[in-house]
Amino acid sequence: MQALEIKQTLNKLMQVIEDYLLANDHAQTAVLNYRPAHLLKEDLNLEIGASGIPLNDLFADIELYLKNSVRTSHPLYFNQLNGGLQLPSFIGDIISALSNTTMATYEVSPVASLMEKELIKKVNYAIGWEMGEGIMTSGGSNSNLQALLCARQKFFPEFKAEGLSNAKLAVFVSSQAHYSFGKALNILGFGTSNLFLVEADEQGRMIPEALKSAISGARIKGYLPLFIGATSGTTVYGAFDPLQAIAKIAREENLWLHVDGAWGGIVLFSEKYRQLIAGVDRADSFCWDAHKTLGAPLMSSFFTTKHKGILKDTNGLETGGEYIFHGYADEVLDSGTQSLQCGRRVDALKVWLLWKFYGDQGLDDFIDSRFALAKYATETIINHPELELLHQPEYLNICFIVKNFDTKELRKKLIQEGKTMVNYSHGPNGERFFRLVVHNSQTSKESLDQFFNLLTNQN
Ligand code: ABU
Repeated sequence: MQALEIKQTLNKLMQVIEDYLLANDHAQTAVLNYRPAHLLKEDLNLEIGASGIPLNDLFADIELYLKNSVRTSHPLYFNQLNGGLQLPSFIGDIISALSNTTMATYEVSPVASLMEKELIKKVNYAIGWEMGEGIMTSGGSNSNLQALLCARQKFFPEFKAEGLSNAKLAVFVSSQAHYSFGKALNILGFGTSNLFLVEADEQGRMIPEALKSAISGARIKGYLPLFIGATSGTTVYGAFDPLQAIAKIAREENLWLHVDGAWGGIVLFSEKYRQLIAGVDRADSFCWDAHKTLGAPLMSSFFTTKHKGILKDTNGLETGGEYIFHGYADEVLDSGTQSLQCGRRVDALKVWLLWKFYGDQGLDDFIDSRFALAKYATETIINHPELELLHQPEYLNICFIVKNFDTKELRKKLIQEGKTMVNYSHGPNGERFFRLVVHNSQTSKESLDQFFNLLTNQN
């Protein structure tokens, strides 16, 4: 490609990006332009022909892509635990694509390897694991899988070479834990039925006494209890499991304790809200997704552990990687031997840039600002005659209903209108409710007012 063509194309691209992001400020910009798949297919011209087309012509497809995608950076987007726009990390993601390297070895990703180590150190220091280690992963699910593998390695190192034998390894998480634990048990060959779902209280927190009896019950039935997965910030209720009590049980029973803080782990960096995660230092491993509450682009996921060396013991292989890992650098910087992946994209840059931009105090202030929004949303619901709060939020999840409306039907209508997007879940008896999450960095009190107006002006 000639220099002039590169220049013209990039100018055009910058214009597309600018128009897209600035449109979020226009009151009339929709969050989504919902089209059923059969109609969308007709609009998109998906077929790839035998002959190519000029790059310039692909901009029409890019415009169509953006027009028909959900605007997760919109202030009224609340559907998933990722969303919002953090410009420093958006830039970081573009620069990662520009240099397009892999994290496998220090020699191909020198700066990113050092940045990743710095970020891991910051997370571990915040926990109190000065001697710990960690790795960025492809998401919270992958971090939970990694935690299970580390636990297996610590207690049953022989399984790495020999396989599981007939061991019935038991894993304990609360009934509100993320479904990735079930997936991980499937992948690892532990068997999904070896996942014990421990009862949670009405706020969605694991009940320690129920955990204790689930472990003894499993032992009686011939299981080998291995792992407790506590959650700091459950996806639906935003509940924080009581880590001190759970850590005590983990120690008594000699089990690995992992804290899934993918969603709520950010409170680690908040002076005011850190107490929600008190006891995390007594765990063996921890994970946190900066693409969730902090709003960095997907994926920005951290797995950390206090057991130095365990990642290489768990993921490293004796042979096969010699052609990549030449040992030029300090071995610990060749993180490919510590990861489940071979090729691994640079996720560190976008998080490092964002954290550098904020500083520790700015990050703390950002967390405070999201809790303030959660309080505002909660009060609005309590004071609104047509809304009903289901329970007092512990975090940024606000579960509520719109009286006299079927939640599922109302959500469908909202999606068709395209002005906002919010998810719903259901309680133990199938009763549906909205799950509003207020982490989106673009959301303000005014956006929340608009959101509640949209929900309550439906007649
Ligand atoms: N681990 C992704 C969770 C997505 C969500 O609850 O919206």
